[in-house]
Amino acid sequence: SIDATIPLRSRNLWKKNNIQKFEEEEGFEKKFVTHVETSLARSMYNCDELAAYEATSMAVRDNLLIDWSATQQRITTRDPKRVYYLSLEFLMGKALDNALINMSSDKQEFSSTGDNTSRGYVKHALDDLGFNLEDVLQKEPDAALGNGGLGRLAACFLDSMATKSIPAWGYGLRYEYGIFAQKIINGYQVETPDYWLNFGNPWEIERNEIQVPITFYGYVDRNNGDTTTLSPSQWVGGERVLAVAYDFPVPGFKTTSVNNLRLWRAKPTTEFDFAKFNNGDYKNSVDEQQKAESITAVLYPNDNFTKGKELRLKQQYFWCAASLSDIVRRFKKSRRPWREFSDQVAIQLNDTHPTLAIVELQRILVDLEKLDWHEAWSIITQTFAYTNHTVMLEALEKWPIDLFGSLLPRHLEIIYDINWFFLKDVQKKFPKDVDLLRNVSIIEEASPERQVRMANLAIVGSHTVNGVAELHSQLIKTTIFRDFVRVFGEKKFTNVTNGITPRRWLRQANPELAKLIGEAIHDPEQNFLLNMSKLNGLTKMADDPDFQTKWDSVKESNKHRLADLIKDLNGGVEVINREHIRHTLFDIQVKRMHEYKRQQLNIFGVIHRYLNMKDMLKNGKSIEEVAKRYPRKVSIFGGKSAPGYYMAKLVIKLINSVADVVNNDEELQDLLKVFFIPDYNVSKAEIIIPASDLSEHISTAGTEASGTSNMKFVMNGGLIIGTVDGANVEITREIGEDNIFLFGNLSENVENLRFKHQYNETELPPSITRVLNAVEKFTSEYKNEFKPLTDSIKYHGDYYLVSDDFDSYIAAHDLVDDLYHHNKHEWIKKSIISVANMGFFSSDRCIDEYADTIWNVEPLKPESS
Ligand code: T68
Repeated sequence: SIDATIPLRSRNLWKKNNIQKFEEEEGFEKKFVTHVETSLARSMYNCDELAAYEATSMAVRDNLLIDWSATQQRITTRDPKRVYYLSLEFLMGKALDNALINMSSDKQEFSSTGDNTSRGYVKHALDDLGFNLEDVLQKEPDAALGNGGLGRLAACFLDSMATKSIPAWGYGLRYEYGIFAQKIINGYQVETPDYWLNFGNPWEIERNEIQVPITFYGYVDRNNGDTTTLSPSQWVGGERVLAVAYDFPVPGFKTTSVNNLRLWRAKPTTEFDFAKFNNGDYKNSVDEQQKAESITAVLYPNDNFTKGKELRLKQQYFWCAASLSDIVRRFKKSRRPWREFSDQVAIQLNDTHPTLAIVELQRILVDLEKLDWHEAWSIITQTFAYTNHTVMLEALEKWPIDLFGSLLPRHLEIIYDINWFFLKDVQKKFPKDVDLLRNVSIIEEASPERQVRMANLAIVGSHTVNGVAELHSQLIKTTIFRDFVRVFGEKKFTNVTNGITPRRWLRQANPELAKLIGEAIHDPEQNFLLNMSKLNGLTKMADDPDFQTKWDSVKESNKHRLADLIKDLNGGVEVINREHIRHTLFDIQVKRMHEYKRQQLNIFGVIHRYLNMKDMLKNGKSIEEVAKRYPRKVSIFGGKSAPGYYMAKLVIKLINSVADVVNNDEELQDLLKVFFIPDYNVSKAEIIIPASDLSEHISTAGTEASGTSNMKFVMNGGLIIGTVDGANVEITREIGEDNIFLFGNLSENVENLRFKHQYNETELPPSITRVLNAVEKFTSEYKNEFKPLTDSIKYHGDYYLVSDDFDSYIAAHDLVDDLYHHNKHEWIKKSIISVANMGFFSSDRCIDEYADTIWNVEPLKPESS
């Protein structure tokens, strides 16, 4: 036992001084004041909202760390198999509100605020101390260490793993700058840096005792050609930097399990270049060292796209090497033989970004631990599993050989050897199939340069490869990874449909709905948040007029919350007519800006609607008649474009230009409004999503691997319009096809349609031609500003099939209008039935599937729960 290492007298002293968690108001208040006075060196006379946020966070953190420590000690003592989730992105959002909701307390009675989580009494205490919790929460900057769905998925998984008491760690990078903040200036996206650590970060523990030296460049020493040793090759590094660990507690919901997220920061070593120093170049030798910090300076802002930049490869290796050294060190503490490694360790690769971990572990085992190559490789392939998030070719990572070999010379050799053994096996199984060999090879032999294909490496080094929704998992087997299915068989390729955490995306984002649901299904403690199949109980209320009214009132209140935000973002000027808000259709598309996600289709639909309304008026119809045909509607957009993505940026400008014209058209009398929400992020999503009546998930079929905001919207009582793509398919299966507005071509026809466009065999439908011709009316800057957008459809093959899906998109919207306008009861019924059937999309279900079918790990629950 670990106790035996400490003398009894000391042990007793530690135990006597065991710190206690606070469990109610008074205890919190004491901690709060202590932190204001001692940690912050302030007093009640100069405690502003920021200080209140910091003191609250530190008080809550104290509680979490007590549970964290107990959780980690339990794991060390019991030594179960652990999961390591490697992700370059963790899009965590704010921590305090979530911690207050998740933080367990033995005394969780209802406080006078009506809130049965710790959040209830903390709110009350802050009130008494002169602060408003909501305002205090606003002081926290988002931890925006991710681009979009992939990064947010990692954050949801951490929440579910902690909630399920799975012994799991996340490993990532502590970027100094997260995803840029988006400003809209004159309708254009402008990127500004997100220096989120400006006021320090109470949620991180800097672990200066954990510093891992990381090597780059250098050369391979061949041991003077002595091939009698098992590993004649050793990497002799050129440059060295240190990886410093920063730990973030990840609390589970209604449990004392607190997991760890470890993020690495790069810092210079204290060694410096004596050669330079001796040459009198002291300053340069220090400067060189300072460059180390640039490795973790900034998150790459591309979503579903990669470019082979050296700094990105450096980030990847730095992170993989530091994480593996940590994992291996922890494994070695248990003094087990290497062959037990995969009984103790499961490593999940979130996309190909961490694929170097495979190569690094092989290097550690062969070069440093002197294991036989094949023994080492069999450990690897029982340890790693890889999640793919896209079939789009421009997103598949490849590294030019020269760049790779100069930064990581020994790793390139190891990759060649992995490839050699792999291809030898393939050749044995499929003699003379040169095409197959070329396709599955980890090295692409194409001109102008050879490249390392990271997806191929990830597949070869993993025991399981999964897609993130059923359609996507099918598509990877039949398209990009088709040849690997021949080589490894079907069983290696599997599906785990994505999910979202209902704690953040229902309880935290939509407290009123969570409360209403809890009351309706006789679960006021909201245990359904841990077992979402309980939502089924809502089904029998779906027709109840009283319940429908309550349901709609929650929606209305959430719409006001969003209208407040929009007013705020619009410089205090109201955009949405409040008087009619209950019957104003909130139509929302928020996600990264990307051609494949087709925000252009949405805005073309808005233009179509606007033109129709204007035509009615021109043809002598009254505004009342227009209002009869078209329900009041506000079209809301939000999302960041990659800074270098010209077309996506142009769509942002078009949306804002259309908004300018439509919102200022007095003839329409507020029947149609358009708004682009700048700087879409996790905390804005928490306000936006609960307010939607309808949201748009309209990617070209076969392009969106899963989507996860679709799940968030439906779980919050919004209906969706969407293509037969990604998780829309399973959402339809779960909630029923009567409760979703599907449209558009199916993925199996996409190739054919693209082919036809290429050979000009398609004529655009008149509906879209009318819209495309009208687009320039919205130009505000210069003539032909939007021509690239319209030309891509008219003349450049319409790769995303906007024209092919346009009419069916409009027809689906006609159904939406009709139902919302003339049969609101039916609408609300669909909303309730949908929520009742969304249990499947809890990320708890995903984590169960990963744990059972991929990781083979079990929960390690705290004794008390
Ligand atoms: C998303 N991918 C998928 N990628 O697009 C989405 N890419 O369908 C899916 O639901 C989600 O992953 C979760 O599985 C991304 O978000 C990226 O952000 C990304 C980042 C770097 C490089 C490439």
